[in-house]
Amino acid sequence: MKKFTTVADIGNLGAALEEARIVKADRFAFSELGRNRTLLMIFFNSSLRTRLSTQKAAMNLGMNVIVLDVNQGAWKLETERGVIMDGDKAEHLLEAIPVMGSYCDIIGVRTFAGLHDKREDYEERVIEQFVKYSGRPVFSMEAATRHPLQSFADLITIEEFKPVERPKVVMTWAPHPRALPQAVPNSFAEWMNATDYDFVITHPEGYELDPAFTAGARIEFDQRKAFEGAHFIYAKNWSAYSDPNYGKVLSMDRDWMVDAEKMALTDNAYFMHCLPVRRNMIVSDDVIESDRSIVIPEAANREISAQVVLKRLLEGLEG
Ligand code: AN0
Ligand code: CP
Repeated sequence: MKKFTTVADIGNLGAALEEARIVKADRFAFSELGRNRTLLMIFFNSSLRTRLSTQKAAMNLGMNVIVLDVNQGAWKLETERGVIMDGDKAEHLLEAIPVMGSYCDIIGVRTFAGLHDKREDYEERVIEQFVKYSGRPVFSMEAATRHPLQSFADLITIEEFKPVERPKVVMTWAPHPRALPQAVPNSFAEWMNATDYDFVITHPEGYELDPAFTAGARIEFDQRKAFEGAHFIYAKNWSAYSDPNYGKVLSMDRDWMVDAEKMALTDNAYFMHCLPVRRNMIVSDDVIESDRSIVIPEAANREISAQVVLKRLLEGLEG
C-alpha cells in the first residue's frame, strides 16, 4: 500500500478484516517489520485516541516514532501558494513538507476541515500536498473530508459484535454546541456502503451529507423510525454541508440526543461513537454507561486499524 486516505486504498474489506484479526491475535508478531523505520505524525489539530493508538501500533511494529504538533512549537505554516508571506506565518508548507519527509519513512497527518471554504476542504488541499510533495507514503489521521482509521476500527468493532450476519447499522446526527467537520460521518458512510450491511442515516433536514459519500444509504428524517430494529446506533454530530450553510450549526435540537427511550426502539442495539463525546448533548449518561455501549472496545480497535495500515505501508516500502 502506498497511501491510506480513503476506503479504496485498503482494497478488499474481507482481507483487511482478516489481517486485523491476525494482528489482534498477536500484535507483536511483526515487530521486526518496522526496525529502523521512522513514523512521523503531524498534528494540525488536537487528538487523544489517534496519537496514542497510532504510536502504539507503530511501536508494536518496531518503528521509531516522532510526533509534531504543528501549532505548538513549530513555525506557523502557510498552506496556500501565491500568498505574500508578510503576516504571522513564517514558513510555507511547500518547504516544510519535503523537509519533514526527509526525516522519516512514513507520514501520518491530522488536518481538520476549516469549515469556511467548502472547495478548499473537499479538495483536501493540505493532505494532498503531503501526498504530492513529501516523497513518502502518507496516511490520514483525519483529514478535511474523511477519517478512515476511525471507520476501519468501527468496521472491525461491528464485525466483532454483530448479532446477525447482515446487521442494521444506523448513523444518527446528534446535537453539539460547536461546528464539527463532516469527516467522520462521510467516512463512516463510505465504509458502510462498501459492506453489505443494512445502512441507514438519520438526521434533521438540512444536514444532508455529500452524496459522494452517502449514495446507496437509506436516509430517514424520522430518527425514531430509523432506530426501529437497529443492531448498532452510531451517533455523531456534524455541521451542515449544503450551501449556503456550509460549516454552520443549524440546530441544537436536544430532541435528537440518543437516550434510553430511543435505544428501547432498537433491537437491543449497541451504542457506538468515535469519541470524544459530549455527554447529555450527543448521548445520555445512562446510554453511554450501559452494557450496550461499546465505545471503549471501539476506541481500543484504533490500535488494530492503525497497525494493519502501518503494516501494509511498511510492506510497500522499497529498499
Ligand atoms: C472531531 C470531529 O468531529 O471531526 C474529531 C473526532 C474524532 N471532533 C471534535 O472536534 C469534537
Ligand atoms: N476518535 C478520534 O480520532 O479521537 P481523537 O480526536 O482523540 O484522536
